[in-house]
Amino acid sequence: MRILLYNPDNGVTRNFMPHLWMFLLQALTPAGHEVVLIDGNAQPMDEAGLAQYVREQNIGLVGIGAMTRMIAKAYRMADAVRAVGVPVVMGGPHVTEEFEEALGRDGGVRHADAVALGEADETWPKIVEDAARGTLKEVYSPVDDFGQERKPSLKDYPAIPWDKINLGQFNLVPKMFKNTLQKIGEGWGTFRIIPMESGRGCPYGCEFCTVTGFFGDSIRFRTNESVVNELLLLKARAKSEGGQIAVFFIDDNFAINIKRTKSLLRDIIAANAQVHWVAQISANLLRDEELVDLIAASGGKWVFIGMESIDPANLADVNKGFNKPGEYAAVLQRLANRNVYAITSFIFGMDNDTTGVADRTLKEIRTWPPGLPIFGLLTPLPATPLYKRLEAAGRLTRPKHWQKFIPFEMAHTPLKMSISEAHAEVKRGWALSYSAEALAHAVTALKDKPLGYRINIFIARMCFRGIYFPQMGPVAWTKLILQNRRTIYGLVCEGFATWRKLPAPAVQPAA
Ligand code: B12
Ligand code: SF4
Repeated sequence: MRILLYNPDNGVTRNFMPHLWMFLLQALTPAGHEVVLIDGNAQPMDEAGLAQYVREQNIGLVGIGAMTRMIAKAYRMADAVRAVGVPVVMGGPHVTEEFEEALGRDGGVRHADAVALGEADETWPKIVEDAARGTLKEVYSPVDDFGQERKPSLKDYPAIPWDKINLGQFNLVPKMFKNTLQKIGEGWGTFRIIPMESGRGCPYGCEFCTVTGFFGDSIRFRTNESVVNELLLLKARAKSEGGQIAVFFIDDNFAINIKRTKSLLRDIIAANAQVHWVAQISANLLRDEELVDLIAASGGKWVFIGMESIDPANLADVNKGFNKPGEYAAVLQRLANRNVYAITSFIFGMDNDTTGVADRTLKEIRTWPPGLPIFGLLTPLPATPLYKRLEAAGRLTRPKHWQKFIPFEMAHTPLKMSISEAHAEVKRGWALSYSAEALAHAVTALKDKPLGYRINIFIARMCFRGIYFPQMGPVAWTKLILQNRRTIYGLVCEGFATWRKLPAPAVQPAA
């Protein structure tokens, strides 16, 4: 049987990073079946295009995975596939919580023939065999012989054949620069960000987060050896292609067990398996100097920190009191001292937020080493404690917000500001952090750092800007480049000057 695994586009960014679930399920597919992957972020498709592909390619089963924000698109694509008579199985965090919606048991349209609840590592092979026999069931749950929920241990994690997988669609280097860049120094003909997990689960139970409910509070890890081998495979591939690969450790809290994280990082260093990597780590775990040393030595370049708010009352409200705003500056400085930078994530529209929250937050951020701040709105995702609290209090303004997804739009009213005020705060956060002035400031603030770090921060900021301000086409990018021309000119001149060993002109902040 030919199986298609499809991930809908997120409607915001393009081919940023492949989704791990597709590669993982492909690796877990029983022998004798062929699996093709389409990520809508890299290969945009509409309903008719997908239905045509499925017919022409003789696909016998389509698996669709999606987060809540993409589920409306996922359902439309699933409907189109089912309309040409091919069964659809859906999985992932949204349908796990709302499987009755996917199956049309809530009185709405049925979108999926089957749903895979929770982690599908062990149910996927059964789904494939049932589909091949024409005996697909409606619901697949990860349970043992006694009907008890069973979480995959990750001890016998499959080897994902990264050396053979076609990653052409995920190259972030524009085609026109590929050949030239391939020849430069360490080779930049290709640049890909690859998702890798070293463990699953987070016991912290932040109120807005689905992770503790979905993956459980039992933390499970792959063996160090399996992670190191995967890194070595990727590193070898990048070298053979004259390109670069960075890894995104998608673990929800990469240092949740500090002892184990240190042991993994030491093994990465010992095996010379370092590639540049990004990971999500909560601020409280970054107090450990030795951990931060090992992060830097093992290739860590960016750490994503869910700071959420600078207001302890807000943090307590969402069960994230373990975040201590008073130590944010020290944590970021500790990272910056090792040339590791932070993606700092903030949520506005929390119950203790009042107007001016963006300015108050930005004032704090400006005292920290430059990083990549991102701003979102408190969103009640299905089945989270937050959703249940707001629903019980009658505060949900759009209880099924995902059925008509609108980016950066609240689905409940905060207590101390209106919805439109919360929207304005998020807009202000993005506008002031990603203006040409802010980008120039980030570059000059790092004047003591090597040129490479400044270019890295600058490019990352240009890309991150696109999370809020749509910049998908060449016109939008040209406009952005023009707005930032002074900073770009300064960096280019400095690059040439360094190259020719001439004195460099100072980088002027943009007007
Ligand atoms: C990596 C990641 C991202 C990346 C995504 C890029 C990428 N290409 O992967 C980035 C950093 C960009 C990101 C951003 C966001 N993310 Co995110 N992210 C994750 C994270 C940490 C890992 C995803 C992952 O690969 N997991 C490992 C794989 C193996 O697990 P999985 O995807 O769940 O797949 C398993 C099962 O679900 C199932 N399965 C999944 N799909 C399918 C399909 C089929 C057919 C079948 C059979 C089974 C199946 O099988 C898999 C194996 O068991 C998860 C948390 C987590 N630990 O999963 C959050 C998570 C997915 N993100 C989440 C959210 C909310 C967001 C944001 C909206 C945050 C924000 N406020 O801005 C943005 C939106 C991004 C966008 N524009 O679309 C939520 C989604 C909850 C929900 N109900 O939708 C999660 C669960 C975290 C959370 N806080 O609750 N994210
Ligand atoms: S620390 Fe992160 S992953 Fe863990 S529950 Fe909180 S938000 Fe979710």
